[in-house]
This record gives sequence, structure tokens and C-alpha cells, in this order.
Amino acid sequence: MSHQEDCIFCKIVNKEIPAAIIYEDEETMAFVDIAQVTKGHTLLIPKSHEENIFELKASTAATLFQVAPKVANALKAAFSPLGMNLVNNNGKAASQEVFHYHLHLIPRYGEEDGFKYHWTNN
Ligand code: IU
Repeated sequence: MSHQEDCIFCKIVNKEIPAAIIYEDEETMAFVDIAQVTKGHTLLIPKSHEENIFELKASTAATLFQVAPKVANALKAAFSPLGMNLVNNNGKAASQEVFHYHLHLIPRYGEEDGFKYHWTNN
């Protein structure tokens, strides 16, 4: 499994730094975003270091999306959101800050949740 020394998410995978891990299997991990934009904001990552969508293996994408509905439903059960955004930024120009592939799962609670993420208003 590929690993990059200076990658913060690889360090989380290797338990070198702490995170609030809510799901883990051999190939994936989900943990609470350190700066949640809404209650329950979670990141789902492959354990293998693949930078972004341009580098992501099809097999890694398949594995990740097998897990995504489980994590989404766990968050739905825990927080009772009205909806959920799955967001994925690829490349600096697209606001990617951590260059280890991750899917944001962002529970949504209606207008009052304070988070604006929409093609027309973001
Ligand atoms: P982006 O899609 O690369 O822009 O998102 C990076 C996310 O990683 C962002 O929401 C951060 O709050 C989050 N994060 C984290 O959860 N833990 C960390 O140690 C670091 C960033 I650095």
C-alpha cells in the first residue's frame, strides 16, 4: 500500500497522529473533519496514498464507493440530517488542500446549517 512520509492523512492512517475515526477496514478509513462545516462532517479516504481523482485507481474508487453509503447511512442515523453533500476537490485550483484523495460527507440540515455549497451560490 503506498504511503507518503509527509502526508497528514497517511499519518492518520498509520495512527501516528490522532483523529476521530468512525469507520475503518483494510483499505479505507473515515474520520471526522477537524474543521467541520456542519455537524458530522466526515472524510472518507483510501488508506493508499493516491493524490486525487487524476491518480485514483479504478479499483480504489470502487472500494471507496462501496463504503460511502455505509458511512452516509451511519451519519444519517447518528445526526438525522435532511440531506448530504458528497464533495471532492481535485487540484489546488479546485480548493484541494490535502493531497491524499478524500471524499467529504457533509450532512445538511436545511437553510439554517450555515453551509453554502451549491453550484449557484458557492
Ligand atoms: P480539501 O478538500 O483538501 O480542501 O479538504 C481538506 C480537509 O481536510 C479540510 O476540510 C480540513 O478541515 C481537513 N483536515 C482534517 O480533517 N484534518 C487535518 O489534520 C487537516 C485537514 I491538515
